[in-house]
Order: sequence, then structure tokens, then C-alpha cells
Amino acid sequence: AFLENVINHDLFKSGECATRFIDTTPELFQFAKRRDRATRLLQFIGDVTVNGNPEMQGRSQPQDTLMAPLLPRAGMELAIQPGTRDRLRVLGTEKFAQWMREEKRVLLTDTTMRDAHQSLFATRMRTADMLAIAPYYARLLPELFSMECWGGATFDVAMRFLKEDPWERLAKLREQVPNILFQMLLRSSNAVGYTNYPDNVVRHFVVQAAKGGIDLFRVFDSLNWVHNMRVAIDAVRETGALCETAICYTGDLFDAARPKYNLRYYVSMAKELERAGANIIGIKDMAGVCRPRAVTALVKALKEEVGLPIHFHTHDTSGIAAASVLAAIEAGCDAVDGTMDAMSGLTSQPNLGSIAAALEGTGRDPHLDRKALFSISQYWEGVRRAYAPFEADIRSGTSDVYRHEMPGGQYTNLREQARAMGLAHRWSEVSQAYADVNQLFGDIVKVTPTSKVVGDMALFMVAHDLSPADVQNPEKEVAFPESVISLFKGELGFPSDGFPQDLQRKVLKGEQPLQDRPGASLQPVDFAEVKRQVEQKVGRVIGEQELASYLMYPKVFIEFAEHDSRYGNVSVLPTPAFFYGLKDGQEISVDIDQGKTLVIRLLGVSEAEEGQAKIFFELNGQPRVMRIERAG
Ligand code: 3PY
Ligand code: ZN
Repeated sequence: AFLENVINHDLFKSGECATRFIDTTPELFQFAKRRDRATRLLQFIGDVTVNGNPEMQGRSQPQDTLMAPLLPRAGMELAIQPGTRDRLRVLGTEKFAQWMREEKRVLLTDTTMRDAHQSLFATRMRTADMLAIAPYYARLLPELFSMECWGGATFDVAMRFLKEDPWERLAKLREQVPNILFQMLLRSSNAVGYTNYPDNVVRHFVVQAAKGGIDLFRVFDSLNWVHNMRVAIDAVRETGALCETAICYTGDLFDAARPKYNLRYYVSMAKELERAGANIIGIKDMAGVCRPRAVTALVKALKEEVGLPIHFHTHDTSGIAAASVLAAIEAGCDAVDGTMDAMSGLTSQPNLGSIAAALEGTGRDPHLDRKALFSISQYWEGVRRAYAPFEADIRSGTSDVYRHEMPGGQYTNLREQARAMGLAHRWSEVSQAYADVNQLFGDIVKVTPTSKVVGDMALFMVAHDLSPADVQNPEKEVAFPESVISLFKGELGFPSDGFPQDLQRKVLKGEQPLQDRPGASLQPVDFAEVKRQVEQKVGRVIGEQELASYLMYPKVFIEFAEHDSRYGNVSVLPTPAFFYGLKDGQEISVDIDQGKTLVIRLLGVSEAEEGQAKIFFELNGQPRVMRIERAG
């Protein structure tokens, strides 16, 4: 191949070949690099085919051969029309927010690429599945308000389980969708992690995300503590991106027995957020407990008392969340979240296509092309099949959500955690314990990461047969989980009325809680020094985005970097090949770069000596044999 490259090179053919020709013509060596990438991918496919993807442990593979998801038949021939992103560029954030308020149509956000799969199949959706449909969004749905496609749990799951770079996902999506706002979920000082980070780390992350293509940051705090949101809000404002600050909705506005979360509570929080610099106020109903009557009152009050557009987000765990969405719209809500038909319902968002249909011909008609919505949804239906092993075994909405108040994004995860601990048959006890823990902790907002702490404690109580009275009893020794100790220390901040003091004393065993927000006492990170250390660990230069990944998740990033150097970029593989490997005779084509496609066929696997398997591939028509170590 090398000689072929030399002979065919224009310079060589032109007769100007000097002795330094090889040194000065590095592209001659590109075949080696290409082969190397192909070999590494074959190695990965071989490992998964022989040993299984570690991610599939304890899960069963879909029985049927998975067909490639069906892309819309029309759309790519269309020119890309200007959308909300172009409008933001022209208007700037303040005028854009004003435009939102003046707009008659309701504005719709599609959460398919973030919250929907986070809530339905443990955030496992891969970049390849998003990228294939992205150009259709740009062409068929330029009227969408935004695409929520990044942040929340997608960041760490991408690296940890999917072995993908979340920044590359963002960049590639951005290339395909230049016209619609990209929205991310940011957990304030917890950024996209589960713990408070130093202020300069939060700022650095926000700058990278804005540079990477995020136009709208939905910022929330897991205890609704505005004081702990300011660093993130200021950072977002400085980038020129839209800052949507969310109030997390919990409890029931009309429950006289829980007066803490009443209209006054939310309105005063929204006013504080407005003063803090928000462009949009989000109502983040992460569990899906905001009933139609409550959202009507809330939206009306917020519209009257706050001069910002309102954006409503909910989950369909109850099975009737669309009623709340329609009530919110009726009450004058400016924007709402939904997700494509095939990704809607259950713990995910309500159905965007059906919401659009319900509003057709009304004054708030979102004017989305319903045929386009349907053709995109059909694609997602095909995509979803490949992730069946990650779905929870729930078939209907459940009114039980009003009792336990678990966020949609946590419900399936906690069930999975319970299963892993051998508590699957005690799920109803776990969900009751979850509600009990909430009361023990002082009726707090439960959303990442506080929801995880409540979940940890609920599992702990069920596993150890502890009652709420046991937990409170000062005479009874309880070895509280680390996350609970951290919560009571104030390492995630504090609820507006503090934690119950008796329990706090018991949990902290004499240790003093923090006096201010955690970021106030966390030392700033020396970026240059950390960068140097990471580069030493991974043996190459890293960029600012990779530094941000490391700062969020040091161990996960290093493991991901190791995986990447061993196997190359596995995000380009089709999803069934990634999770399930290949079957004998199966052929896939993989675009490793623009215009560079590998056609890979598995011919068969045979036993080899010393715990190895021999695997026979055809790569672009050429036979390739590899040896794969058998695991365990
Ligand atoms: C997240 O923080 O990931 C959430 O989805 C919270 O609702
Ligand atoms: Zn959500």
C-alpha cells in the first residue's frame, strides 16, 4: 500500500521527486493511520462479539435482528431556514426574551436527545443515532424553539458507558443544526456532576459549553437555593447565551398540610432569579407532580409578577402530564417541553406531536409541520428498539408519583439500583421509604443530586430494615451513607429553611455544617497545573474541553481516554454493533470520516489456543483475522 501511494502521488508522477520526497509528503503514511483506526475498531467489535459489551452485563439482548432506523423520506432536499438561533443572534438575549413574551404561538422544545432518553433508557442514547436525524431537524422543524440535547446526565454517561466524547457530540450536532437553539441542563454549582465544584471550574465549564455550541442554559439548584445559582447565572450571562433559571416544583401548591411550597414561595424565588439576571424562568417539574390546577395558578402568578417569559417542563410519569402542559399554555405559558411521539410518555416528557395536534387551529397553535414531526418520530421508534435492554419494565402511568415524588430521570435508575441490590421485589417499600426520607430531611426539593441522596437513604433503610423512627432515634446507632453526611454538612447547599436540626446533629456526630455556600470555601483550581498532570497521565496534549471533562469526572475521563487510545473513536459504530457485536455473516458500514467508509463483515469466530478466540472479518472486501482474549 505504501509503494502504491508513492507511485500514485502526483508529485512522484510529475517527476519532481527528490530524496526528501517521503519526509515532506506525510500523506503517504496516511494509509497506516487509516489501517490503524480500522484495526482498533475491529478489535473493539471483536471484543464485544466474543466477550460482550460490559454494559450489557445482567441485561438481555433483543431477540430480533435490529433493522436500521428509518430516516424520513423527504427533507434533505430542503434549504435550511433561519430559526431561533438566528433570531437570538440578531436580537441578543434581552430582546429575544421580549420576543418570546410577545409571540402568540406557544414555543416548543424537543427533549428527545437529552431528558427523554435519560428518563426512558438510562441516558444511553449514542451520538450516531442523534447525528443521523439531526439534519432533518434543521430542515423540517425550523420553527422549533429549542432542542434540549446536552447536559444533565448525558455528559458522564457518554464517557462512562458509551465511551464517547460529549464535546464531540455537541460539535457534530451543531454542524448539522445551525438554526435551532441548543439547550442544555446545568445543575448550577454542580455543573453536570453530583457535587459542588469550585467557582472557577463552574465558570470554565460554562465558557466551554457556550463555545461548543450551547445557546440556552437551563440552570437549576437541587435545593432551590438562589444564592448557590449565582456563579452559574453570571457565567452564562457573560457568554452571551440565554440564561433560563429554573424553579424546581415539588409537593402540591394546594396541599394545606405542606404550606412550605406555596405560591408565595415560587413567586418570590422567581423574582429573586429575575433580579439575579435570568432571561427566562423555567418551571422544572422534574417528577411530573405539577397538576393542571397548580400549573394554571403558578403560570398566571408568574406572568403577573415577573417580567420574563415562562418555560414549563414536566414528566409524564402520572400519565396525565399533557393536561398540565395544555393548562400551562392556556394560562399563558410562553414555551413548553415535549418529546417526539416515540420517545414520549411514562417517565419521559409528554408527546410533542399530540400537543401540537391539540393546539391546531387555536390561538396558541405552534405551527409545526405535523407530517415532519411524525416522520422524525418514526425514526426514533427504530432507534429506541436498540436500547430495549435499558428500559424499565413499566407499562403505564402511575398516580403513585404524587406520593413518592421521584424525578422521571431518577425513577428507572433507582429501580435498577434496587434490582442490583437484590431489592427488586421490595420496590414498593423503596418508594415508600423515598417519601419517608423526604419528610425526615425536612420536605426538600428532590432533583439531581439531592434526589440521589434521598434515593441512597431509601435503599439503605430498606436494606437494613430501618423505620423512620429508627433513623430519628438518638439512641439508635445508624451508619449513614456518605452522601447523606455530605448533604447535612451543606456540601450541596441548604434548603431555605435549613435541615431538621435533630437529625442533622445525629448525622454529623458533632461535626459543624458549612456556614456559606460550598463554593465559597472551595479553593480555585490551578488549571495549568491540572492540565499538566492530565497530559502526563494520558500521554498527549489535551484541550480545554477535555480539561473540563477531567475536572468534572477525573477517573471517568482517564478511563475514557484509555479506551479511546485502545479502540479509537467507537461513537461511529452503529448502536447494535456497539452493544451486541456482530452475528456471523452480518455486514455493517462505518463512516470513520467524511467520505471514508469501512465495510466490515463478520465471517465467523473459532476457538484458538490459551483462552483466545480467532475472529474472521472482511474489511472492505479483504480478509482479516484477529485473536481476541476471552474475558474471565
Ligand atoms: C438532571 O439533573 O440530570 C435532571 O434531569 C434533573 O431533573
Ligand atoms: Zn426533566
